[in-house]
Amino acid sequence: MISFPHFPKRKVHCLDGVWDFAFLEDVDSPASLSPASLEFTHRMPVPGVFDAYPDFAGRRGTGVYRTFISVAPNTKGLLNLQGLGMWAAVFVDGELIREIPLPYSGVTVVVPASAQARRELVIVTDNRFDAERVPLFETIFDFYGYGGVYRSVIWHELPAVGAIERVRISTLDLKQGRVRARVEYLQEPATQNPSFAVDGEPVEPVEITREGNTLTAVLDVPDPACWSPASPHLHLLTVSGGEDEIVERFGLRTVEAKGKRILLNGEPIQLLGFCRHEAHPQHGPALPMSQLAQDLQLLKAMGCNFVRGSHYPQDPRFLDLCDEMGMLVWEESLGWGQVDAVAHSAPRFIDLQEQQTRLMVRNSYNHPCVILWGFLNECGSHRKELAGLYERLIAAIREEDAGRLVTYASNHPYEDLHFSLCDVVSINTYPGWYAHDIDNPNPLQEIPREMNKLCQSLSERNLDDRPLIISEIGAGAIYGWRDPCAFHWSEGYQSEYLKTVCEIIVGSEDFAGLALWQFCDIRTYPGARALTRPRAFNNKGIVDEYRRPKLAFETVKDLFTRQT
Ligand code: ADA
Repeated sequence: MISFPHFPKRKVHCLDGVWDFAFLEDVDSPASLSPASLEFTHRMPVPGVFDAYPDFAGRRGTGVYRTFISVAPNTKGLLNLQGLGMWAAVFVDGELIREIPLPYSGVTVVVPASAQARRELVIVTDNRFDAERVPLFETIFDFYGYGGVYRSVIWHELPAVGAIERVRISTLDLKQGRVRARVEYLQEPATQNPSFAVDGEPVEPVEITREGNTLTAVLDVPDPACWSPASPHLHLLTVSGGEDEIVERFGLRTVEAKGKRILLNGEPIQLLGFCRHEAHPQHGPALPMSQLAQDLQLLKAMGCNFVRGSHYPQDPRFLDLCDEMGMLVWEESLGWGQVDAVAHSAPRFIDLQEQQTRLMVRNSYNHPCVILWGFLNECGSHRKELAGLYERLIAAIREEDAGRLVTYASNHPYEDLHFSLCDVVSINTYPGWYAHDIDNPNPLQEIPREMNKLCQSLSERNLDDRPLIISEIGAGAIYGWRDPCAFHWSEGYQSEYLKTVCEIIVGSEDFAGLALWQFCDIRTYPGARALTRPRAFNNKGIVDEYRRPKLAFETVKDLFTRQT
């Protein structure tokens, strides 16, 4: 399915379908493979991850996908790869066009024209851990690293001149419905005079400026209506000129931090929801549209207004749905507890962090649902030597987008060094699960104690001048394990745990938001790392991996719906 933006004047080929497939073990350098020498023995769906399918379940190696496409000869192409993993390389007509060491990132690649109408597209993917090849994904991550084409692949036939890369739309004045539209051309200076229309009605810009390949127009939306979770009104902007046209969807809304509150369209809102992985045992991270919609319906049914997209850039179709269904989103770039890679100032790691973070902001800029940008989940924010990376990523985000709040999830709340750089302080904490005192027979007592201690510590460090989000908190429960003692791993313990958390946080002025860990159970570590993860799953979902609700579902629903 093609998510926004749309390009009505271009021939656009959605290549989702079933492709030829080959699996190879022990390839030294997958980027040096010659696609012509391969024997394609299988057929595989795209999007899809080969290691979630029966023939290759749990295997690690190189998965090669091939398809053919008919395009107009002598036409440049633009490939839009919306998410791959863990590493990938793109070959067109046998030539290596681009390596992609950015798992989950939406990447576009310009493809040189050819006299041939029939083009061969090969995507080599690899799911082996390799600090050189794919430093952004490590064995320590508490979610399974899959191999394959996670999301849609789309080929655009580009116009000879005036190809538009994107338009970034931001709200300048909510009441008046005034927006700024920054039109970015792909390869040439912005000398064009495009025309603008909103919701099909032609609009004359109030102002136009040009700089390099960018044209910026200020526009007044006719019949403006604000976007909010209660009323997710969306507008369509069309920019057309010469041979190209872009149609982008946007919402009129503002978000800001004022004291301890987050204000949406000028009104305080408490964010209540879950951290969510894009995960399913049979699809890995390549979720079908029906699953995305079902997940959102379940979240809505619990009264959530908020999802933390942990821990990577989100599927654009999911963000389209969040726009339509009024779900607020924290989107973050890929990172999980990597302290060493950063501490050793691995330059490639740092460059890739910045690249993927910038790409995320550019790709999701026009989704009104996204209100928070995050990065580097639990990545040693208490370590002095990492300061440079935190500063660099925050600066990169603010340079790309000054209109949203910036945060990161810290698991070192008492020693964190970079909270003051962010608009929002976000803390991951598991009192009463990963207990301070493992002999305490009433571990739930630790929850109120820890919440008080956190608030006090932030206030002593003058960090209570900004919003605080509890960005993770939760307990594991094995679906169906109901037991009168309601100890750890039972549905009963999880339900009491989340009740205790919600009773403290929901409606409290001290907390601007809560993202419970987590929406659904997810596959995690292979091997002995899974010893604290029964079934090799992270079982803290409020629904299991097949979305069957646990006892806590009704508990949280009851507490959230009183509020939202
Ligand atoms: C961390 C991490 C999550 C998950 C969680 C847990 O806070 O950010 O991804 O691993 O712990 O379940 O322990």
